[in-house]
Amino acid sequence: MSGVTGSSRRPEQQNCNRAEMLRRLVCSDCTLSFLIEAHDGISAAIATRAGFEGIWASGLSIASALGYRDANEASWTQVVDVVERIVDTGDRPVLVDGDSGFGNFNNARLLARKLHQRGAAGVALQDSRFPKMNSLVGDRHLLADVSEFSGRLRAVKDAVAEELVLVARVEALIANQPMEEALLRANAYADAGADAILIHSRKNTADEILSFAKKWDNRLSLVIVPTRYHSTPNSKFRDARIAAVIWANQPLRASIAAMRSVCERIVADEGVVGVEPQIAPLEEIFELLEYSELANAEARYLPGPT
Ligand code: SPV
Ligand code: MG
Repeated sequence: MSGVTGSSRRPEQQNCNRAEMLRRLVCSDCTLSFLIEAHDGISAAIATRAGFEGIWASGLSIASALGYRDANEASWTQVVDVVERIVDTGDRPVLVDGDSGFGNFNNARLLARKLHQRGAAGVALQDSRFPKMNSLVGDRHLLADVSEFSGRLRAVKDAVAEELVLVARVEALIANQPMEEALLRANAYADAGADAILIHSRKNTADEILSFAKKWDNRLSLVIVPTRYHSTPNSKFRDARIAAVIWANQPLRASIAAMRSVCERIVADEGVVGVEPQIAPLEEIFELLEYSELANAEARYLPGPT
């Protein structure tokens, strides 16, 4: 990993590069890119070590890790604080799930400015009404007015210009609206200055996403979140010239499964001997968070033992 963690990094000086790096991932219809979810510093470090080029600061995963529901229960400042840890520790461009912007145009542009200050590379804003409900939960998904949401996008663009990639997320298909409504909204958001469109679907197959992509005809790059239609081969996304796939929650779900199994085993055994071989050694934590960098810095900056 090229960077170092913690206070020795100054992300505000690297923001433009980060936005450029993210732009290359989500705004290119020539190569399919992959972003992975992170919800805290250590999940960002793991994603980076695994080789992902970009990180999705998932609203669902951040809220869940904090013990909140993905229904705007976590405040925007809580999200921004977690994003800072993801940025610092992950050392990859971070696209932040900004939900619907936590209010109107003013709240959205404030969020965007703060995310930029904390080193995020981009923000995705979805056209839901506040408070949102996670797109894969239930049937109550109310949409914002198209022109009001377009104003939110324009305000964000005016506030952060090219320094933060702006992804406009269309929730029309989640809200059971027809394809025409999804296309109308995507066109309006492209006109408002979005850099890419995230088209979301909760179907188990990619049919409606692929049909949208065909009709959209690549007016702007497309980003997708194949959580429900995860078995679709990537070749279909490449053929449809999708720019980026977001794997939005798999690391969080992996950690839940692992923690549950380990906790249950410890309760059953009344001890930890049985789980030791399955869990990460402490050395892995020290390595992920670069304790050796701190030891080197101590040698440089602290006086020797007296
Ligand atoms: C998230 O990861 O928070 C997302 C994707 O927005 S979804 O959970 O499908 O809404
Ligand atoms: Mg979300």
